[in-house]
Amino acid sequence: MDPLKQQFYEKSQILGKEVKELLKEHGNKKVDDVLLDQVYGGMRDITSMIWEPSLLDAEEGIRFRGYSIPELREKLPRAPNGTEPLPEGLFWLMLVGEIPTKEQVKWLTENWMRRANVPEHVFRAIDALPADTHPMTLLSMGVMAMQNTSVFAQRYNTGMNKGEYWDATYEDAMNLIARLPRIAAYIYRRVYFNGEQVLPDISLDWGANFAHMLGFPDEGFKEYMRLFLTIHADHEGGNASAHTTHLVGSTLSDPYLSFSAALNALAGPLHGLANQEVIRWIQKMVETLGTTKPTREQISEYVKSTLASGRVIPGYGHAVLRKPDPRFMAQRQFAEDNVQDSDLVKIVWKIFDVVPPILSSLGKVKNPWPNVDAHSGALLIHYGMKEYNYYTVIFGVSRALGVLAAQCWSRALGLPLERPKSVTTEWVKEFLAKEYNVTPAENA
Ligand code: HAX
Repeated sequence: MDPLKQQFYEKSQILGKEVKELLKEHGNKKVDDVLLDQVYGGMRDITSMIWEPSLLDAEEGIRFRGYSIPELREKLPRAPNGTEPLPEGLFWLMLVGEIPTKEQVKWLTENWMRRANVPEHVFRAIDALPADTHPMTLLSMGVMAMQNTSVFAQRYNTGMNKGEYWDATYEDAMNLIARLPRIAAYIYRRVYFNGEQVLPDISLDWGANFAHMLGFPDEGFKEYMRLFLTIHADHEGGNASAHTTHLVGSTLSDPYLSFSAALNALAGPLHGLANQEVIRWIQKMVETLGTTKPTREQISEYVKSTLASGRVIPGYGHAVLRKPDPRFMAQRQFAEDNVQDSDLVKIVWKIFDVVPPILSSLGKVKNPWPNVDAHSGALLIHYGMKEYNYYTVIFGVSRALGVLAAQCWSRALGLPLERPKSVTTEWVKEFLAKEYNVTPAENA
């Protein structure tokens, strides 16, 4: 058994026993109350799911196995002469709960490199789609096209014992993560560079090799890619892409099917697609105002006109966070340290000054602060990646790390089919009449 798998197996045996005991003793204890507002309101804040790799606090932001983003930037192993964490290290941490050594990360980089071969038919499946297909659709299709190689599906078909689900899931997760940058880079080069591909460089780490295959040999871009791939990896289990992975996976769909579904959730503008929407919106603003150096007053007017036209300000707001997103702040810090004289980065910072008071003044927006997607596009453009329709694909590559680590845990803990209860509005009315003796006014 490989060293990461061995560690995961040992940890999951221990936690599995603990959970069994915990549920035997305390399974009937109440952890939450649910309001009608939450039933209609997208299930916000209802504690109803287990997700081991990370936990989100509304004020503090994400913690991966207890470590905040600033702590991870300090503690996770880096590339030689690098300043940002290697995403391989974060995957190790999310899977087994321990910060890996440099040697362990090196082992993981090499292991993924060995698993990175993408079957030829996957490229042909991508090629078969029209040139104007959105890159996220191509990525989702590319992942689906690999499903015929699923170790989980093959072993299930030959009568796999339940006790081995975690093992087959681990193999699929490792293979899928290893292959994903190659598929994502293939899509970028096919859509924007007439299919002129850059072949992998096996001497590079996972993030740097992705940057290389995209066609960006610049060291600065590689460092940003490592940071990007680390901070977008996970945001606890309730966000749409993570929850989709969990829901689809709970039917024992294999990691290819579950992760492809997750990508379809990530491709929505209220979720991951917001990173492309931010740049699209800023470019429109620059065009409308006729300047690449707008004043705060000009930005303010533009923000108000966007709101007046019934649209959201992309990159702002969050379903859980109530403070500026530490993933935004990490990218801002990176830009302060590495980027001089980018008009676009300066606009992003001015928007940060201007938007929160305007959103707060609406009186309904629960979080007026920037989220992860408010900054990434400006940095990608700084390094030369202008094709904003592609940005969510990079988010997708990163998201695989968290959601697939979580799927290994779901299988190891034997988490069951997910099946929450839904009701009709008629049911709600009857419930209110019976339990609270009230009759909601019709057409009030
Ligand atoms: N601009 C304008 N209005 C906003 C807003 C924004 N950025 N954020 C929230 N609101 C509005 C909502 O649309 C809602 O209005 P209605 O009552 O008229 O429907 C109201 O404020 C209350 O919403 P909320 O409770 O504060 O926020 P939600 O939990 O419902 O939604 C969203 C959270 C992220 C979807 C929301 O803030 C939004 O649409 N933001 C812009 C899109 C975006 O940046 N998405 C990326 C989020 C992070 C992420 O997943 N990244 O991948």
